[in-house]
Amino acid sequence: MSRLAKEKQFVAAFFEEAGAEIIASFQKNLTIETKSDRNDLVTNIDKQIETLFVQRVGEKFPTHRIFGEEGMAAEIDTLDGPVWIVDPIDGTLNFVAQQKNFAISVALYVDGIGVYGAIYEVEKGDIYTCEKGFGAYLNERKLPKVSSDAAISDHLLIANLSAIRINERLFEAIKESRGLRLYGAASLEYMYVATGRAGAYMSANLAPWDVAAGKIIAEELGCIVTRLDGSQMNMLEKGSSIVALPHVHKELMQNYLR
Ligand code: 2AM
Ligand code: CA
Repeated sequence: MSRLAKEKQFVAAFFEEAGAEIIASFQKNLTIETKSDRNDLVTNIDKQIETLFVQRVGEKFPTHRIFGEEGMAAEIDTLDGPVWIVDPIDGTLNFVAQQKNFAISVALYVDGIGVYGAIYEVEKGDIYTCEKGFGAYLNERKLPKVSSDAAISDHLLIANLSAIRINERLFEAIKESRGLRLYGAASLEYMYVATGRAGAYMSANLAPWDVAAGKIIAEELGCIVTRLDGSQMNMLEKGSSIVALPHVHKELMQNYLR
């Protein structure tokens, strides 16, 4: 039996409220600031959505902690107890430049284990959800587990340039594959792999909030999620990331990444 009815209802209500604010923002001027580099952006909407999340969690789950990209919640250094990991807008550059290919990503970890993940692709109205152990859904539809045992040569790969730069052999893997794709929002790139539309997604430097929900959903559907060196990810540290179909993960590790 699902134990997280209240949490699921909470996330659904938050997505409805946050989605409406984001759609309304398309008609308004954005305030855009840069962070670590000129393509690492934050807008007033990112901050507004994270603030809304912090406020709503405070109302419903006052003892839960929150770890978010824009620092509207306290910094955390342990994952003890229930911790919400939120990216109010994943793919901020796409949000600004395209008004699509961005998402809200919300995950609940308890003592470091991901128990619930949800990703809302606002522009499409698509919501991916998963309570660990109870299947993953796209809107109302239960998603099938990934099943392909085809080699890299039969799959598209998604990789950002930083991943290719630090692993030059990835260039050979991409040439071997059916081609390279890149969307610019890690949570959605995780969903491309989890729904079998690509064999793997690789990035050199992601933060916990970029992958926290995607990892829960992708693993539930049978994907393998690790750092690029094959080690386990930890939701307190930034670092590289690969999500892949099991067969493709094995082939990339054996022939191209290690
Ligand atoms: P963000 O839009 O929430 O910042 C783009 O390749 C993907 O990498 C996005 O999911 C983006 O998340 C993430 N990312 C992580 N660190 C980044 C950085 N320093 N600059 C740009 N994108 C970053
Ligand atoms: Ca973000």
